[in-house]
Amino acid sequence: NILIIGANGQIGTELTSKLREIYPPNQVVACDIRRPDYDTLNAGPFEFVNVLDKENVKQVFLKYRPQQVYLLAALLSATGEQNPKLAWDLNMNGLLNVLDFAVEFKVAKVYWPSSIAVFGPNSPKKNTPQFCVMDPNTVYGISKLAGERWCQYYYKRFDLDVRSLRYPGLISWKAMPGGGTTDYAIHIFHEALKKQSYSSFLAADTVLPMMYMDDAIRGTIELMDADEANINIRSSYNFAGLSFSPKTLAEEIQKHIPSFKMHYKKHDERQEIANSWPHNIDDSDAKKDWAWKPEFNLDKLTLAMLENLKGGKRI
Ligand code: VAH
Repeated sequence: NILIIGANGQIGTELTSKLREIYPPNQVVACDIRRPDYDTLNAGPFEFVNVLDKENVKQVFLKYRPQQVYLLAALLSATGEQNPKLAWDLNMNGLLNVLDFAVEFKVAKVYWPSSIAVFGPNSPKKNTPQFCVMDPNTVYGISKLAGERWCQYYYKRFDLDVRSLRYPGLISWKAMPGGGTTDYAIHIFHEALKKQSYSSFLAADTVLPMMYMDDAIRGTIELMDADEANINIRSSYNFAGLSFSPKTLAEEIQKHIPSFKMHYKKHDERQEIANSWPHNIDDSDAKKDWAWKPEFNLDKLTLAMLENLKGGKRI
């Protein structure tokens, strides 16, 4: 069996569907504190799981004896700043609970997402290397950096096969994101189609690393399928798709919706978070170790978002 904890979130929704295409759906167990309200997730087992409730997590491990566990339950960067202690508790103790049960129940592989938020104001902004100064100044980034060290530690100390990627901002249309700094790049598509205008909470020239969700899900599964001998990084891999600013994205959308107007808010706390993050990422280790290659450039991503949202499709 495969457990996906946080199956109802932005990543979990799509990862669960994809894994249910690859594996028998009844072996892919969606776990969340909220029951999913769309069909695909109901096409397989669902369990209420609060990752902070150890007894609850243990019962699910006992019931399913998973070979693989994906832990996706977390608070993102912007929400984390509104509730730093909860963000730390959920992001850190949630991970430790899962790592401990993974060791106890001899889970073959664990996946845990990190983020480009592990970098901070003193990390190089351009082509940010795998190893460099890391001084995150959001509680989200601090929890991801600490989490990476725990993953490496459990690998070394308990021989637990933990794998991880430092996701950039993920752009998707199937489920809404929740409380991230990169969320503007999703909201913009919804508003462009609805109102032909969008008011961005990030400034026009804020370049951030981004990726289309299909690439992220494919990369995640490729990493999990890679030969163990090729995985040389046990903290978390730099993982890159493309980079763009709100202005560039708006111009790309205008090619399809010429009447689209972009406005910029004067002040938003998320700007400071974005300013502390890299512009683009050097992911040569992912390319070298398990042949990572993104497929979606800005042109393809924009078209995919507009077409899918226009069709009003949901999974
Ligand atoms: C956030 N989307 O904005 C997340 C992400 C690259 C940052 O981890 O918080």
